[in-house]
Amino acid sequence: MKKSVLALAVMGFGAAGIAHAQEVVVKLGVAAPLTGAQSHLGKDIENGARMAIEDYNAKGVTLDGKKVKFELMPEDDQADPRTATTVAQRLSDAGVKGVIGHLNSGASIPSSRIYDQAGIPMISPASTNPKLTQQSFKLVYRTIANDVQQGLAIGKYAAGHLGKKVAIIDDRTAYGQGLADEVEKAVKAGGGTVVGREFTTDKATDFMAILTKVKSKSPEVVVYSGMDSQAGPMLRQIKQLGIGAKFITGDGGCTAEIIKLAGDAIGETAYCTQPGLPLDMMPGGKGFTERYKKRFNNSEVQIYAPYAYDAASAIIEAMKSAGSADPAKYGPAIAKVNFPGVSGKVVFDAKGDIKDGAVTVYQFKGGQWVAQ
Ligand code: ABU
Repeated sequence: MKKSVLALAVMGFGAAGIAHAQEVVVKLGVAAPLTGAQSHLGKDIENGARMAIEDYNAKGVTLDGKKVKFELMPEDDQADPRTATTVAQRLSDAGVKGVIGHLNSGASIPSSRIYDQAGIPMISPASTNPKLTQQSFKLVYRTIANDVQQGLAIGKYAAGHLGKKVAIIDDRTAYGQGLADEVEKAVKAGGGTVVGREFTTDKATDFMAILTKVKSKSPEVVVYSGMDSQAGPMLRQIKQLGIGAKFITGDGGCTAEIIKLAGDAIGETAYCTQPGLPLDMMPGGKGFTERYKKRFNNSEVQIYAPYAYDAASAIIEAMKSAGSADPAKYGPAIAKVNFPGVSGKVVFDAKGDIKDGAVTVYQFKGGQWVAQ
């Protein structure tokens, strides 16, 4: 009796050992600002990607006859283009098989060249500057609508609903300036007038000089094209200067964080847009929010976690259909993925943009952003 128990135990251990030995670790990079003023958004991306790989690990993925364990390698690009390229090189040298990132268009665009040269697919869940996918890099994708769509939505909504005299301020980043240019085109196409274009930086906190110039133009609408870390303090200074214009900003400012930063300077004259559906209207939104909160210490989804989840899923789905984690083999399969993601159906167009990307306009009401 004792002998057979021992024999079973040895067999059991042996089987587990073999299974373990056959498990292959596949590393995926995630690159975003994980420190600094945009770290809440970077962490949102890391968390979304982590949830996806944990789900696939739990379900079990076998590639080329071997069980795969996905591991995430997070890198902090500090929202800085130069640091981002260093991070891209580090991820490439570490042998990651795909990258979810970056957050900032100004980081994604220069980094995409490095991933392209290394033959590593990258899928951004947040970078909305159209140039990212216009470079003809075969392995560069994004799971979120771009700023041609978002700029049109902001400009059209501003000129059509908020007022014809529009002042535009941007932060001179690839995202901020690119979106502002699209907004300007759409305001003019919608019969509005751009009464002023001013700019700041993505590090600034004092906007009094440019807002004083804006005030002198008596705009009915102020558009800010940049991130919440500037948009929040800007709203306070708009109030301080008594500028009675409506305010609208893009996804970089369409967050819960801007509400904290602006304090009592945000009211029902504030609007914002997000490329995508409201979280509770996303096909996988409701279950996602609950699982996200449970997994990450009650944290709220910011904006990009569903798109990061879908980006990681697109990489893994492509690996599954190619039966390989080798970027040379699975890379071409990304172009053909077609699956129900959290944010919607994940299918890419010929450039690498998500097909049928929606844009939602929100108004600040009752202490939160409400979809219009
Ligand atoms: N889409 C807004 C924030 C990220 C970017 O730079 O595109």
